[in-house]
Amino acid sequence: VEASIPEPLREAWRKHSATEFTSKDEFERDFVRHIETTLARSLYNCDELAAYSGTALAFRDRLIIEWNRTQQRQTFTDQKRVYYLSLEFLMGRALDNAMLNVGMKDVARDGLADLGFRIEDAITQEHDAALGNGGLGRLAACFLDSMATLNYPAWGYGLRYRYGIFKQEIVNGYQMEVPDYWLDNNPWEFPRHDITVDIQFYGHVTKYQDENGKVCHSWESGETVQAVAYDVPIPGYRTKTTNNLRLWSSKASSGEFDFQKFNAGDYESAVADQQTAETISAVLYPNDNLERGKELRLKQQYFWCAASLYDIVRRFKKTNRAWSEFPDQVAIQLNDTHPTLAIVELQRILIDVEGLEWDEAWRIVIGTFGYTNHTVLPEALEKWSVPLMQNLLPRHLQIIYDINLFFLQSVEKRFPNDRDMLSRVSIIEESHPKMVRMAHIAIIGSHKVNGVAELHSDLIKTTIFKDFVQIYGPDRFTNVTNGITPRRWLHQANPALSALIAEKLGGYEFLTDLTLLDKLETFVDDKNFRREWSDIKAKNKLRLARLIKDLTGYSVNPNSLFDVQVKRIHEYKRQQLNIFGVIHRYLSIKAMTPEQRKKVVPRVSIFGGKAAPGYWMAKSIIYLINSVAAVVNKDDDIGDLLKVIFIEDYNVSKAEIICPASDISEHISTAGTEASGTSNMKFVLNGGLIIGTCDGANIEITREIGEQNIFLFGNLAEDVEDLRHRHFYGGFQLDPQLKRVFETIKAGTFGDPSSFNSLISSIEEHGDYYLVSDDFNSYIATHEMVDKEFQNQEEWLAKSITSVARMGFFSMDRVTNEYADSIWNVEPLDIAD
Ligand code: GPK
Repeated sequence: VEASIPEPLREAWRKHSATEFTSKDEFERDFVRHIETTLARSLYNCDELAAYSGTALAFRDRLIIEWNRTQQRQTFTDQKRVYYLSLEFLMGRALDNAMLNVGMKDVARDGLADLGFRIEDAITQEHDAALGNGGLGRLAACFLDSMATLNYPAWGYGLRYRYGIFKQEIVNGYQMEVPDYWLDNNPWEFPRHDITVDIQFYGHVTKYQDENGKVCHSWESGETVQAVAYDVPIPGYRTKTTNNLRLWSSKASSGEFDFQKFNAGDYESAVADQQTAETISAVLYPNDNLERGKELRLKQQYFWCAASLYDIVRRFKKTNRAWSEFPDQVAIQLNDTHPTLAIVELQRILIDVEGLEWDEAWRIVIGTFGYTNHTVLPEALEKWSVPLMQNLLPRHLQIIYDINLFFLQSVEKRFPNDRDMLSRVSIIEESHPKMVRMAHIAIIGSHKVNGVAELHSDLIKTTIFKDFVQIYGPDRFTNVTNGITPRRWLHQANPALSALIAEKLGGYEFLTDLTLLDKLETFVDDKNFRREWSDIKAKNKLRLARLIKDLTGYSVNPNSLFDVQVKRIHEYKRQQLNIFGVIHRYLSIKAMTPEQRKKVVPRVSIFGGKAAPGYWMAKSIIYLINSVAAVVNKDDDIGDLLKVIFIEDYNVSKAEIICPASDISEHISTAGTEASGTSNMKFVLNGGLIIGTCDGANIEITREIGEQNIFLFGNLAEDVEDLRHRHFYGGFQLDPQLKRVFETIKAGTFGDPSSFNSLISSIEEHGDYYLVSDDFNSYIATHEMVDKEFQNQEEWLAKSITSVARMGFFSMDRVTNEYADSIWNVEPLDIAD
């Protein structure tokens, strides 16, 4: 391709080719040019928002230049690429990340100062890109950062929601949801109006014979919606690689049909069609660990899978390779079962459009896909009703039935006469209506299935996917323990700690090789180092105290022990256990003599997180937290000994302030329910200790940092089933201290007790599924240990430093390399070479 362009033409292009700013002066030039021309503003009306935009646009220019180079290099090199399909990308803010990644933050700081702005004020103008719910979406964002940093040729594919996760407002203690319209002033996306795909829905399938007499299928006369690509550049940290996140937006197909309607004066119906089409990418479903089977969600899934696959296949076809080489060029990772239709769609393209034989096509499909499972909670496993699928995607349902037929035939051969096994593993659940089990398609159509922490990966093999291990053998199943990007979660969120570490280790190499942190252990006993370490924590706590004051009006004493639980509100994550523990603490302090009170470690219990709008139990947990806060925080008898804070609208940018500021954080899910957790890693990496159950990645964190450095409590996963059984058949014994807490709530101490009826009865009367009562005693006792150990600050600091030093394993770079080696079989491509 390159050679076909005549030299003079190339020369002209080269001469005028865009270049990156490399100095403060050039940054200022680009900034002012964008303010004056792109934004049509001037010195006289450049406010902080405009300063943010100008800075972002200057950096965007840089990213785009590198993005262009990266894409060209990746295309010419023509090696295998990874495609990460995720319905959620919880990106947070991009500007600070871009500045740190390209290494020009200081230049921008000085340049902005020359022009009359503080860089922090510009950075905080940016609206979070919150196209995700929680851990799963943030994991996808950490993946993008690592894949670019490690120079993997990788694309993310997602949906460009007009509304991301709702904004949470707390009104009279209740959660209210406000739409999050985030696209105004978003400089980070590039609309690609020339990159569009028509996506079909509904219609019917006709069978016909081709000229050779082969039976073929064609899917006809459905409704079509157009997918338009929006590209977001993803810079790697200190690398020339800038990868691409392609988000699809839906709009009405510019077909003749609409035009005719319009011409005939039927404006209303023409507009209605347009709105129906735009609805597909309008809003992110706000559920975490829960599926609700709504048709629009299925439409979103197919729309996004079909557009992405069309794009991937189109790119592959340009290489003129044989189809059999597709898995050598393309790895597609499914972030949970949400993109499972991509498996069916690829099979459809290969057999219906490209004319391959079934078996050859299916080999290609399996070679291409990997599936990551993120939960064992039954309510989160996706199932779609057969009638719904029949109506929306008639050809796909046929293909699903064929996949199932061939699969069940092969199972039947290996396990003759085991009808129960067949019905258990069938893609179709024989219920009314029948349901399509998406996880089964994902397993059958992938060469690797992975869980996200050791316990979780073991659990999927021994519980929900046990039969499939029998069928395929253990090799299809693997574990890749989650991680986090140290660029955002240490360097960006906690610049002071990052700088101190760099000073001790002689540079910032640890940001790209986190195992280097182990050298910190040699400084554990260094008194000066400990002081600096604790000063940084103190400053970070002050920063959080300011945020708390701004958001809630409450003043908290920054010398208190900051106890943090921030994550989606869910019964299995057990914020109720935490708030019951807080009430217990309140009652204990109230009962103390003044002498006893002197020994109490002052504590701030900090909560944050969103409840799915339809999840009543989660909403009443939020209401209880706020009700307890209202009583405790204004109880002068208690003063600073206890404060309860609910931080509204927890999101990525708030997490960046919260994670560096904890003394202790809570990761207290019922054992066996939290697949991994990733905020546990963020808190420890920032020098906070954690209290947690033996669940998810807590177990591996313990293995890495040592059990003397973590506060573990509660029942083990292996005992949970038995305990649940006993709750129903052996009589249920409420923990006496929890009983006292319930009595206090019922007495109206925190307002009308009827608001908390269902919360209490789920434990007292309905079997305490999440084992709150079983773990209560151990939880309380462990918190007493926390208090005790916190009083020995020197020991505490030693634990904090040692833990950070041993966190290298949890870098997302390790995770990405493991996927690359054991699932994708892709190599990095260094653009700088
Ligand atoms: C798992 F199934 C789901 C889901 O719907 N949303 C979600 O955020 C989380 N997750 C798990 O709950 C976490 O334990 C895990 O760390 C995270 O996915 C990333 O793997």
